[in-house]
Amino acid sequence: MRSIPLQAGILALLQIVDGLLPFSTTKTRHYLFPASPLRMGGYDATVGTNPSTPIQFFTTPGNTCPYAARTFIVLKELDLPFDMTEVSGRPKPDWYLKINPRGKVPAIRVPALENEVIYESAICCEFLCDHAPASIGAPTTLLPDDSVSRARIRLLNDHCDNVFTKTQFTFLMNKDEVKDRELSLEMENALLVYEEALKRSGGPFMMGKQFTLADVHLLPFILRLKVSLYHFKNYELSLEKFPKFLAWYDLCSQRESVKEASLTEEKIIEIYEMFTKMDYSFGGLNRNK
Ligand SMILES: N[C@@H](CCC(=O)N[C@@H](CS)C(=O)NCC(=O)O)C(=O)O
Repeated sequence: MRSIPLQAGILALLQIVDGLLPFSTTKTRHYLFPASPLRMGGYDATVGTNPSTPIQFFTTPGNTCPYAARTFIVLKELDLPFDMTEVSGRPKPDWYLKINPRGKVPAIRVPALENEVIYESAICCEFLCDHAPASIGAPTTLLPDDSVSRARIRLLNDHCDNVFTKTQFTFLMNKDEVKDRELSLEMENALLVYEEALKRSGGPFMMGKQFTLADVHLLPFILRLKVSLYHFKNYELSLEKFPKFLAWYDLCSQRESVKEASLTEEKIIEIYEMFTKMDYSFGGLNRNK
């Protein structure tokens, strides 16, 4: 079963209701995918698991975290049934620190594997790709078997986390207009690695014909980049410099998994408004390092 509009509707409704709640203490809510009204909210993830839940996915309220969005996209692409627990608060509450001592989302917990917990988005995504065929015979894979492809995917993803995202946030957060051009060029240089990867693979995806973890890893950040840099810096990636990359982004954005992991432009602006107003350096909001 792929996308289920009803689930998205229920999710949206619950988020609206949640937004109206007058308190901001730790919230834990559960959504079951595929949806089952009988099981929704049937247990408390702060104290334990439900053995009938195949995978528990921990994320931010509204699934706004771009790292968690990667894991969400993989769960959807592989058609894995899961439930979703939203964890709020900074630093994270004690019950969550027992699940992920780093206090970050995403994390996943697998009741059928003696409540094994996995965290760090890249490791969650790889685990799901390895685990899915064995557990429920997932129809597709996002992580090819051959060692060269796997190494290339990991190198692209390492570049995303250790080079690209930092340049994106440094440009977005810069308050000295004189430096904007230089910082945008640094970000573009980091992004050219992906334009090159698409040329090398022949596209339309990073690794060629197959949508893989290399695409998943980057997508949530490009969505946020496009909206936030246009809004705050009046900046757009140029078609001349990034023809393949922009075509890649348009194609990926049409996938149901990616649409479901997306945020509205208003939500993205609201989130980054908060960042731009504070003296923020990359990774600076993480209190549980
Ligand atoms: N390297 C981590 C980064 C995850 C991360 O930074 N998540 C943020 C939310 S977007 C978080 O949970 N921060 C902890 C906090 O805000 O207290 C990963 O890839 O999973």
